[in-house]
Amino acid sequence: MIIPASNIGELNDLHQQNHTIQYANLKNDLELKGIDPEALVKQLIDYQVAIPSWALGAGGTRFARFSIGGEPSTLEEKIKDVGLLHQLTQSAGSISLHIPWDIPEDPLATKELASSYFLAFDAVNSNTFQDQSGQRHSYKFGSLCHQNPTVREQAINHNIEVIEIGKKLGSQALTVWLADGSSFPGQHNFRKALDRTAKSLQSIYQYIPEDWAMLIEYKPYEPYFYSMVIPDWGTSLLLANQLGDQAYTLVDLGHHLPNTNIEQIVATLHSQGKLGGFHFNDSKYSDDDLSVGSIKPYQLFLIFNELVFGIDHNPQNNPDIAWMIDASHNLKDPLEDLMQSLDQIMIAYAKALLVNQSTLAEAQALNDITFCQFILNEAYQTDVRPLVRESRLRNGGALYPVEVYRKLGVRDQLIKERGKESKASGL
Ligand SMILES: [Mn+2]
Repeated sequence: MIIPASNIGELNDLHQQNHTIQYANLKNDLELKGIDPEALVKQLIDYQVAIPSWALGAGGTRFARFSIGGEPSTLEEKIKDVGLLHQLTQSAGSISLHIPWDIPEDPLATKELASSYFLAFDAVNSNTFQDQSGQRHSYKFGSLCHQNPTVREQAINHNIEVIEIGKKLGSQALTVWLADGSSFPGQHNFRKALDRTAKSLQSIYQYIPEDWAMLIEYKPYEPYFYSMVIPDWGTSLLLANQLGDQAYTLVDLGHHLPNTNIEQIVATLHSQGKLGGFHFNDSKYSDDDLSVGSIKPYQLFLIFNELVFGIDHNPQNNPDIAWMIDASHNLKDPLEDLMQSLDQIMIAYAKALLVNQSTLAEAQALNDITFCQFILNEAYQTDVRPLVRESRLRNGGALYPVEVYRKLGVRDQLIKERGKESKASGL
């Protein structure tokens, strides 16, 4: 659905006076520090995050789903939901499809529908971690790493099909997340499993179009609990380096053991020109898929700080990163959850843009640790929300997206349209 611009305008008007004062105050503060607020607003407007097609329904836990009602049950409805998110936040300009959960029947029509909501197609995601009905060979014991070449071939062919679908939609990246692993010592020969995986990835890589990237995601455990074939960024980078220039590592915030220094991983990969994709979520323990910024907002800021520095200092020509939210759980309205997540991403990014990198470099050179920390604190503790709101407002978005969504009764309308029992495909 599309909300009439006048409705958003009227609800923005309720806050306009306060917003004007708050923005003017922040603008003044920033200018006194020699920061150009207009340049920041522009950077925020340009920053877009992809929404995955599987995040629009209530799902996410391994145990139960509690439908929120009005969930999108077709790809078209999912595109409409992302269109709505983008309209309100002006920061969700693309959609990332998961195949085979969302196969477009008529790719051209799907592409046109997405464009009508000002959406592009981001990376396409393959799925060899579950069996689909009618599938010939099971992935129970692995896919690209499987000991049986016939199973590997099936998984390779699936990835090639995903590339073909992505080509028709205008995607420019394939994300491979491999669930392959073992749950018991002795189940896998580590070396052979990795070697078979590398060869399978090579077979897929040959089909990657010239202007595409292949993104290799890693995860330390789950669904298998003793070993994963690609458990960490080192293994992913090793595979990406073996594959070639178009292969990159993808960092998912939830795919680390507790307390891992993710900002350092991001810095290292980016410095090598090998950071291709980034999945946002948050976690208390590991792959909890909680709303971005809900648990560790300071970590998110530190990650953005490394990214902002890396994008400004990029000798290895790390390409533009594919940003995506990869979170889904079963308590909140998924659309509200995504709006909150997008807001937190923009806030963390805006704060990182405030870090005075040259003063920080000087303080680092002097080993003035107190001042180094002060510089980060100054940025992190600045209330940048007026900047983020201003960036939404400039493009016709909502000052307060969740409020608009609630006041206009969007979920009720979706329930009326789609029913209480409608269910989105996915986990
Ligand atoms: Mn992910």
